[in-house]
Amino acid sequence: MANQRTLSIIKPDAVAKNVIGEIYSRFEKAGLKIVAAKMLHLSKEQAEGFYAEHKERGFFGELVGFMTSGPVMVQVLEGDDAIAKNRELMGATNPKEAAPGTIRADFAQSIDANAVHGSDSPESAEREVAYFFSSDEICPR
Ligand code: IDP
Repeated sequence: MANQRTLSIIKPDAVAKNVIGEIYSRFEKAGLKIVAAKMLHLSKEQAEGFYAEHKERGFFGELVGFMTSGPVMVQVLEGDDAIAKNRELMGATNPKEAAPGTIRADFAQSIDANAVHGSDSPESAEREVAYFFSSDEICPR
C-alpha cells in the first residue's frame, strides 16, 4: 500500500466538545502519524477558499458559517493508504448513517456539525495540505 498524506480537520463542534485527544488517539491507533498540526480560527475567506468546490451548493453559506463559528484543529496525517483509512475512521457525512464506532457516529450531531473533515482523493489531499501548510511545517517521521 502506498504511503500517503491526507488533510484532516477537527471541526468547531468537536473542538468545543473537548475531544481533540480522543480523535487523535483514533488516528494513532489506526497507524496514522500526525506530521503537522495547528489550531486556527478560520476567517470567512479561508473557509470559502477551502470549500470552493461546494460554492454552488445550497448549504455553502451554512457550511462557511459553521466552519468559522469557533476554532478548528488542522492536521496532516501520514501512513499507508492514509486517505481511505482516515475516511473509514470518520464514517459517513451524515452521522445518522455513519457506522458504529466511527468518529462521526460517536461525536457528531448533524450533517453540518459533523466533527471532522478528511480529504477524499489524492488530488484533494495535495491541494488541501498545501492550503494550510508550507512544506517546512511538515515533519515526516
Ligand atoms: P465529506 O465531508 O464527508 O467529504 P462533502 O459531501 O464533501 O462531505 O460535504 C462537505 C461538508 O459539507 C460536509 O462534511 C458537511 O459538513 C457539509 N454538508 C454536506 N451536506 C450538507 C447538507 O445537506 N447540509 C449542511 N451541510 C452539509
